[in-house]
Amino acid sequence: MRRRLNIVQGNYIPAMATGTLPEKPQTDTLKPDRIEDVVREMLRDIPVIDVHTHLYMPSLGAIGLWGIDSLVTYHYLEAELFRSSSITADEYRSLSEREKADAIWRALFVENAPVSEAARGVVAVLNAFGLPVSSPDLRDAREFFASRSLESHIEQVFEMAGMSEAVMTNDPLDPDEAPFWERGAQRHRMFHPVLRLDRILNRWDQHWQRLESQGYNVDRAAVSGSATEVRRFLAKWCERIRPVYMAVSLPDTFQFPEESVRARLLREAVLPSCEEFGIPLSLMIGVRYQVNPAIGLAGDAVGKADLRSVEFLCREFPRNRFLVSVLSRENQHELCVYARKFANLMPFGCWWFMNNPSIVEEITRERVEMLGMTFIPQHSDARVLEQVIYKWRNTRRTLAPILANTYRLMAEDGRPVTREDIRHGLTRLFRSNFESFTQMKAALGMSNDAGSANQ
Ligand code: RAT
Ligand code: ZN
Repeated sequence: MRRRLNIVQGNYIPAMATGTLPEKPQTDTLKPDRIEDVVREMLRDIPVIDVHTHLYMPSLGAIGLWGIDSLVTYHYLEAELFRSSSITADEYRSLSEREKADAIWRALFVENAPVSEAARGVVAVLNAFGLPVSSPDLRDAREFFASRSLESHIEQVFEMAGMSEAVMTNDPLDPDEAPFWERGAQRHRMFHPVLRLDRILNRWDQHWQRLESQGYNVDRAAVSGSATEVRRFLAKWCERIRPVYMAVSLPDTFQFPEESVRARLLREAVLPSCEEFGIPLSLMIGVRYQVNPAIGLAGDAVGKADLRSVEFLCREFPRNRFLVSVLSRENQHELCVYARKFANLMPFGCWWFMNNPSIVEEITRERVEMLGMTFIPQHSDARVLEQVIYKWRNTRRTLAPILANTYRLMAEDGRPVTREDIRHGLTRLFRSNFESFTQMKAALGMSNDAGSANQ
C-alpha cells in the first residue's frame, strides 16, 4: 500500500500564485453590452466542482439518495409541510416514505403553488426531465425514475447540472457507510471523498466506544493518549478513503481555544493530521442543533457565531488550511474580512439557510468586492442526486448579473474586459480555487493506480 498524501506537506501557496494563466491570451476587448452574454455563456460551459454535497458514489450502497420520493421528502420541504398542512410531526413520522412524499406533494404542490426556493427546485427537476409539474399525484414521476439505471442516470444528471465532480460527505463512524469502505468500495471518477468528523468532534460521548471497539485505546473524557489514538484512526481513514479535505459542522457557540473534548481533539489530532496529509479542514459554523427535535433533520436552526475562533486557528496554525462556510447572514462580512487577513482561509458556499437568491446575491457581491476572485461562491449541499440540476441552475441564474456587473464596473473604470479575463475568473471561482486549495491534482496524481479504496 502506498501512503498518499504526506508528499504535499508544508506551507500553502495561495491560489493566486498557482492559478492557470491562458496559454494564448486573447486581447480582444468586449463591448459593455456583450459582457453579460459572455458571462452567461461561460457560466453555462465551465463544468463546476461541487465542493460539498451529501451525494455518494454508487458503490457506497443505499445512502446515495435519488428519485422523486427522496426529492419531495427533502428536509427543507418537510419544514415547509408543517406550515401548510395540519399534519403533526408524529403523524408524519409514522408514514412510509411514499406516503410522506404524497403528503408533501399535496400540501406544497397541489393545494398551494410551489413558490419557495426548495419547492421550485422540485418543479425545475421535473420540468428538466419533461415530466408533468402540475399533476395531482406522483405516478408519472415514479414510473420515470423507476425506469432509470443509476450509473447512466448519474452521468446524465451531472451533465444537466453542468458539473464534472461532486465532493461527498463520508463519516467513518456511519454504520451504513463505513463497512463499504472497509470492504474496498469501488472509486468513481466523479466523486471525491471527504472525512467528516461530526460524530468524533461533536458527539464524542456517544461514539468513543466505537473507536474503542475497533482497537483504539481511547476513553470517554478523551484524555490520557486518546488524541494520539484518534490521530491513528484518522491516518487509517485517510489512507483508506484518500479524502480531499476533512470536515465538521459546528454550533454557533463554537470556541477555539477552549477546555473541551472537541478543542483538544481538534488541536492534538485533527489539525496535525490535516497537516500531515496535506489537506484542508472545512469548518461549517453556526448551526443551532435540534431547536425542534420533533421534526428531525428539519429541526436545526441558525445562530451568529464568534469568528475570533477562525482568526485564532488561521493565525496559530499557519501550516493548516481552512475552508470555511458560515450559516448566519450576520457572520458573512467578517468572514470576508478574515479572508483578507489570512491566505490559509478560503470562504466557500452560501450554506443552507443562506442559499436563497436574495442572500446569495448579497453575499457574492460582498465577496467579490472584498476578495476579487479568491473564494468559492457556491456548493449545492445536495442530498438527493437530481437536486444539483436546480441548485446549479439557480446559482448560475443568480450569479450571472452580479459577475457581469463586476466586469462592467472594471471596464467603466478604464480597464477593458476580455473574454479571457472572464474565463480565467470564472474558472477560478468554480474549479481552480478549490483544486489549488485542496492540492487535489497533486493528490489525485498519486492515486491514479488505485481502483479500489483499500489499495
Ligand atoms: O443543508 C443541509 O442539508 C443540512 O442539513 C446539513 O447537512 C449541512 O449541510 C451539513 O453538512 O451539516
Ligand atoms: Zn451539508
